[in-house]
Amino acid sequence: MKKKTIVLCAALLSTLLVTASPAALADVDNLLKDTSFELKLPPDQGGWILFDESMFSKDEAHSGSQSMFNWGFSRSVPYPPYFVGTVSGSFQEFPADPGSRWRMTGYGATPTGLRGTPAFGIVQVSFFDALGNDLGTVETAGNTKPLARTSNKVNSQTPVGEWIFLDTGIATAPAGTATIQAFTLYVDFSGSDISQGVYFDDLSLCALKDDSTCKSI
Ligand SMILES: [Ca+2]
Repeated sequence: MKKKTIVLCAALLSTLLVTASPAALADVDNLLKDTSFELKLPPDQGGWILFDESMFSKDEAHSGSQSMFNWGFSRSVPYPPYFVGTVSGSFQEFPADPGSRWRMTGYGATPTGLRGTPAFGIVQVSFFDALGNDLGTVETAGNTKPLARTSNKVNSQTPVGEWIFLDTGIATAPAGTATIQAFTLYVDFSGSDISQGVYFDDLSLCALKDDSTCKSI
């Protein structure tokens, strides 16, 4: 009996230690699944939904051995606007209430250097109503401003091979919000006539609490 008690205590202590570890605390408010793209979790299990030229990749990684690669081929054409653009990416969707505040972060890199402009990689949050209409954010909605809240960019000025911290800052859901979508995106309207893109890894989407903190960031 005594031995059994000791074993139980050891198991309990082990559980407490795991619960209190920094790693466990770090992920507590990150809603995204497969944040480091190591699991290749399918969409029906809450994983990333890929569109256009997007793929899990083992070529680059900020942590682990895999990342998300969004890429495209923007070609030049002999008529206005003289290019054909491309937008590729991945996203996950979650329920969201009007007035809720969000922040998305991650890391982006390009191993070869992006050519031309505009050609860039970002993370982005977008809010939608129950009918799927894109509402923008309280900070950005309006006729003269982009609908989405976007991060700083990986572009032709980004040092080759360096992982850049991407951050949307805080975005507030407007009236009527039902869902939020969190994206990795590669946008290329450069007409550079080459295949190029951006790798993403270690993403976080946090719903801010009253103290405006995100433990996952
Ligand atoms: Ca990874």
